[in-house]
Amino acid sequence: MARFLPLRAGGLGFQITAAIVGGLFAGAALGAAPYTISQKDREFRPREIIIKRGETLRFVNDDGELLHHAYLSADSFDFDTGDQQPGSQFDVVFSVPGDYTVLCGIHPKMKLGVHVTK
Ligand SMILES: [Cu+2]
Repeated sequence: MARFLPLRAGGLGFQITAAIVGGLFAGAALGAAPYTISQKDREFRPREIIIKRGETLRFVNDDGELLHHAYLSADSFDFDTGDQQPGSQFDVVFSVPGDYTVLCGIHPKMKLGVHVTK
């Protein structure tokens, strides 16, 4: 049993180190790590999210064959991912505080509430 302990500890240490290094790299380059918004079965998942100003949402098309097209059109902030192929992703930095509803240009019932705090 004792022989396994150093191996397990070493493995865990590597994972922690990798997470820290990855976090630092992302922090230096892009700000905080993005929150993933999955688009699957004609829904955004999650349907609501609270983030801080300057944080990033990563829109991922997790549907096997469907296109998605997330967009937001508000007075203070807007974006448009364009048509997203299955498997593709698109990052959006929310730089303006507010309450927003993101829609899909292809599936009118898809809605995502984004609440951006200061
Ligand atoms: Cu869609």
